[in-house]
Amino acid sequence: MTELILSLDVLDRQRARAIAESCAPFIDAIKVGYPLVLSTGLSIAGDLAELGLPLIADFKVADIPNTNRLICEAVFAAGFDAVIAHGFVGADAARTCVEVAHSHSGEAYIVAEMSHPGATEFFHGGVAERLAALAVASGADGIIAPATRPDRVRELREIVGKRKIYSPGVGAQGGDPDVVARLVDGIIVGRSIYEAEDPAAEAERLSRIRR
Ligand code: 3DU
Repeated sequence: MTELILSLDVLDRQRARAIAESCAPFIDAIKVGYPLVLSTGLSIAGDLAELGLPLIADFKVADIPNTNRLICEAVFAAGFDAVIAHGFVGADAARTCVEVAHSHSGEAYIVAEMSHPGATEFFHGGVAERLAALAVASGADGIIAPATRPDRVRELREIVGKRKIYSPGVGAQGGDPDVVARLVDGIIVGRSIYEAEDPAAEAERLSRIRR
């Protein structure tokens, strides 16, 4: 069944905890990025880990191998279960993230193509395909591909095969969950859930369209 991953991009610790707790019965993982970690500190991972759901660190790690290693070690030491990294920095840097993740029994995902309109400037023309291939060659657990462009997801699936595709861009960015959920292993949803009047009800609604 397609996973539902909550993107918890709120800035307040109490609000983050409350939303995560209310949505927990309907979601499969929580993705945390710079907005929440820069507002609350890495210790938010410990708070959220109490819910028993996998925690994904969306830090889009993109540095030299040694710095990537230091970042990823800190991510897993904080209690995260997976990390998202960029691949455009090259196979050596991406592979470092994968190696650190696997050494902690965690997972690493490589961004193949982003979901916003401007992503087409650099990711199209063969770059996303090369990043997907790099993810496979690096032993990554999967890629990030855009819910806003289902056709691109289909094309990238040809490259990554059975490796996982997690897909942001559902809802607020225009991606249709009914369409994308059939193509990917997990849909990543932020604002549609955490800005809803009743986040848990919205998470439950989205959890029903998974297949
Ligand atoms: O648009 P939403 O509010 O559902 O949030 C989407 C989340 O996924 C957000 O954290 C954003 O930084 C992340 N993301 C993308 O939206 C697109 C990508 O290509 C990669 C990550």
